Amino acid sequence: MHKSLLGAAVVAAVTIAACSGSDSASTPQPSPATEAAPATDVAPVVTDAPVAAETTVAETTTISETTATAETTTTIDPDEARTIEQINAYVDQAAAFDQAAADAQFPDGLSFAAGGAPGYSRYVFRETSAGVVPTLVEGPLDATVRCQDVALPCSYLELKELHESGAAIPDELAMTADELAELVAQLDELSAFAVAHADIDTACADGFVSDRIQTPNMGTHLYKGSSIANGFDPGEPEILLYALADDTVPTDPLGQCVDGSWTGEPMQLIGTSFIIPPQIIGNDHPDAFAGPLDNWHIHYNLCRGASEGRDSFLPIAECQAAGGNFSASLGWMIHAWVDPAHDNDLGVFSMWNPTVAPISDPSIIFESREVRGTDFPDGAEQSLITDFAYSGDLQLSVGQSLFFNNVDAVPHTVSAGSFDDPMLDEFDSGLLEPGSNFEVSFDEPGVYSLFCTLHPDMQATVTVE
Ligand SMILES: [Cu+2]
Repeated sequence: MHKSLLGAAVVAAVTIAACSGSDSASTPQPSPATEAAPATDVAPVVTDAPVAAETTVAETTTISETTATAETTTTIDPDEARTIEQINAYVDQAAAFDQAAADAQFPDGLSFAAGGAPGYSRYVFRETSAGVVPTLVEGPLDATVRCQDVALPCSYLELKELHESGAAIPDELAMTADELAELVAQLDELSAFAVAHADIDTACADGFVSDRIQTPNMGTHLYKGSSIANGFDPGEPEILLYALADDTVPTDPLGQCVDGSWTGEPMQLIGTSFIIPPQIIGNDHPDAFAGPLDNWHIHYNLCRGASEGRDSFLPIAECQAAGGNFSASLGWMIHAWVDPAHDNDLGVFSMWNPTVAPISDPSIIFESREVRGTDFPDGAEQSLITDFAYSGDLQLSVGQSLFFNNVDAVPHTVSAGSFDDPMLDEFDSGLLEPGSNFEVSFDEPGVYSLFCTLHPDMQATVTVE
């Protein structure tokens, strides 16, 4: 029973239980709900059995009992009818999902379980000696456009070129030409500020302060306290990002600014970052850069600079004992990779930059950032559902578990078949709200199709050998 341990959100837990029946429903076997109405061949047209959002297992059973006595003469294929009703119910549930309520500082009703992937997940949780704690929430409030696809023109220079060419904006970017023009103007202003601080001594002289921590694929943050009070201004970012000039990952704390000069190993500018604390913005998501690409995040339970000069996630007492700086919560933050020498294929607002040490193939960063609990079964696979797609290889051995973790900002389902040929009796996650997990495994080799009942374009196949 790994689902409850791994499920990062349980806003949907009851719904999942009701819709998927139990763990056994996650293998392609008849679900318990189906078994409750065992006479499948006389199963009724379930015209009145939408599974409401607050449906419980008990109510599902009641519905099954009720429908078992319904009319038995029908010309509609009962399997098909039940499937259509179920899909309609998911659409209703998804429409009722209150994203704003789920997002204000930290959502009510989440049960904490390790999982997610910083940079890709709405909610990320990690294990500490004191239990599992939330460590990251990502925005924006509306549909997420993370634009972390190397094939899309999402880097600073690509966006700039797209704007200047006047070419059609890819649908995936979900922005108008006016929004793109405004965004590029903001990024140009920001880039000019960054490039003017290419020499880290300039930043030191300008009042920036080093936190001495260089994070892999992210760099080190130099903060300017006086800019934090100003709120959002693309001409005056609160943070400049640097990394060791030799493209290595440091093993000790970095140098610092002393009397307006850098004391430490040579550094190179790599980008910028912003922070808007709650005192400035309250609990709202920032609406800062034009268009929908700026994906802000908040860190929780962060221990900065302990022992090895790295970020970690420790209970406050352990953090302080290790010489770290504990933050229960930081403000909304975002990176903006506007240094032309470190243009980011994963997008101008990506959490990670593959051109920053350790210099990486963009395609491997996703997996390297996955967070898994110690309860994650040995040998199990994970597929993050992100940007309206089921990611990963989706290749399994017979009996191997695959966990789908919804890290999008909206509910999805993992349902057998396709929109034109649904087979929800085989397996079906029910409504999978942001942060929730669903486990499947297969008893027979084969190629299994699955889709999202809410977004018919979301399709994938699992190959079982
Ligand atoms: Cu979906």
